Amino acid sequence: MACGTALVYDEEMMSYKLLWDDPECSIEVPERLSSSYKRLQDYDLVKRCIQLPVREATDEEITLVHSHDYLQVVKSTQTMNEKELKEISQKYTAVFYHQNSFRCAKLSLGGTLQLVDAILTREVQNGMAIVRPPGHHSQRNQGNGFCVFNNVAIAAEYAKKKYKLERILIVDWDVHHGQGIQYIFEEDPSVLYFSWHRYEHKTFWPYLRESDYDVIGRGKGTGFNINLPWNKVGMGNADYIAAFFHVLLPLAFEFNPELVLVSAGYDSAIGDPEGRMCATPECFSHLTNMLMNLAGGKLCAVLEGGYNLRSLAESVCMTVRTLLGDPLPRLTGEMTPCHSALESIQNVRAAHTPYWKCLLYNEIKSAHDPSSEGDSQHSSDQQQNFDTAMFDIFLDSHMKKIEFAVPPLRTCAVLPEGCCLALPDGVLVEEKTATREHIIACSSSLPNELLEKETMLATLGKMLVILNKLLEYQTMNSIVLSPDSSVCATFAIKHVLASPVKRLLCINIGDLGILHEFDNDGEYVCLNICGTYPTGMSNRQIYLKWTESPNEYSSFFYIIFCCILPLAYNYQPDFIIITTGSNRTIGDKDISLLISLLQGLANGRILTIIPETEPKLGQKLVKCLSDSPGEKHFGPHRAPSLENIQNLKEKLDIIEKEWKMLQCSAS
Ligand code: X5A
Ligand code: ZN
Repeated sequence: MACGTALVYDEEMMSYKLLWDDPECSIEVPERLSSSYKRLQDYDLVKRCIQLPVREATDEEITLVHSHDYLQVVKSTQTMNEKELKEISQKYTAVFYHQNSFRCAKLSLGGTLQLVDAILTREVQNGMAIVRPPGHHSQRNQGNGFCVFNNVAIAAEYAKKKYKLERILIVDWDVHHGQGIQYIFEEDPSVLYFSWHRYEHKTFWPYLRESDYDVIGRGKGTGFNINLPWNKVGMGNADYIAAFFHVLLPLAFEFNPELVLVSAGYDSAIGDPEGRMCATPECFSHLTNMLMNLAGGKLCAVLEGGYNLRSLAESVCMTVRTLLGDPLPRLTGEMTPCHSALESIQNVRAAHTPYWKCLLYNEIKSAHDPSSEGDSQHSSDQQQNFDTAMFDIFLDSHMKKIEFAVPPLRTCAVLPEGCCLALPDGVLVEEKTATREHIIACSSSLPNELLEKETMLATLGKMLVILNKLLEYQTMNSIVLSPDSSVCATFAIKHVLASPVKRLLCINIGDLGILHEFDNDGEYVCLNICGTYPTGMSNRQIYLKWTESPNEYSSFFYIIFCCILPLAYNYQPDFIIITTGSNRTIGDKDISLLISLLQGLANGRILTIIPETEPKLGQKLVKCLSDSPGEKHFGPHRAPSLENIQNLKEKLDIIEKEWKMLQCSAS
């Protein structure tokens, strides 16, 4: 079973630099690598990773994507003098060569391929390559935008050829359009390429018409190129997360990749002089976490851009920490995507509607005329002087506020007498129990006769111990197998609401009789997913009807991304309770996927309550909660039924006004 996170780094890739004066290229400095690595060491992340040595890529590997002529040109730079290097650099756009460029580019690519090998031979689960030169701008016949060889594109070709992969997802979260990758896979349906990029209606580098949302691939590759252009600077956490929920993730889950490659550029993070965006480092934890639920968790992140050394380093650390399975820091800031972001999201969804089943029901509303658009709520002004020092001060205080606490325990379980689940590492079966008096004192909301059953009392007693562990963050998450999950849930909700927890999110799956009568007067948000539901509904007591036919591929990912996660990210809970009852209409795998994604919220603080008659479900969920390697196989999926969509749309219309993350269009 694959486990562990690999790290590829070698300081030799710092041995080239810009030799002459060129303001456009001066930001791509060797210190980008050392400062990232140093920060990884500061956070003790290096020693938790499996170090992989770099190697030189071979000519054969380089020419998987590049022409022999271009390879010869790069080879020839090894022996050039400064004048010749400058001349050859000027033949291309925004790129510079040094005597060591060829060697470093071979190590950068070779390191990337080492990581791909380690992941696809199951030596490790995932990993990151901290390499330079970057790759995503380079093309068959030319270097471009600081890039010499296209590391990620070659990695995809390599994986296709060596491991016979048929579906690879490339996620390019660098702030620039990886046009090099787009050109290489334009006609290739086996590689789904997603890139968001600063575009500003074609006034930002590389100023290409083909970076716009309506360029979607050609021939057999039509629909497999996804461009999300940002037409304003200042895009932040809410915009990035919304782009994932409403564009990338539904398509990626439908695509069902066997490997995820990330063109991990951090010039899309706050403080970057190129990107001028506002996403904070934690945002990359969340992006990473969501992608880890694809391809059985086989994720390979490869450094591209990132020019604010501080922001770059913190964001790299967030990515690696998440790959290692640590709880995610909470996202800060208003969770409202801006108008311009919603316009872009709407446009790219409309452009892809004919090619993706999950967009089939996308009601295409006419895009706003960009010239008539109102003021963006983002205040960043690109004309102003860009003061990197100011962002250093921001990041200093921002990073201090982030809690990196890892609880001593990952998962606590309450199991019925004689129940034997195969428990993965990191799971503790709770044996302690609260006193009868204590339980009764905490259960004023429950009818007395419920407490008369000895097994119920035993379960509540242990659950009370676990609840307190969760509240004190002694354990990250927990699972309770209960004789009556609705009684347990009611008890738990009361207990959590009496604690300092401010925002509780409850998700109920199936019928939970007593809970429906338990009135929620807006103290918490409660989402019910069932086959039938009562008529009353508010912004905080939400009923969604969703049914899956058993023994078939599921379409539950659809409602997860268009509704459940946007709502949950909008709310930013600090505690989550998930309860399953009888007559549930969604399967074990779907609940696993949901729990897996929700672990990105509330610092992973989740209490799961299921009926004790479902040990098989318990087995699956306990693995998922304890982050057992190799548990994240959720595909393939299928298109949602018209009936499900219609039911959902009706509900979404009601709550969209309150929950802004649900929006996927600007109208
Ligand atoms: C890898 C990367 C950016 C080139 C910008 C040129 N390249 N203006 O971020
Ligand atoms: Zn970039």
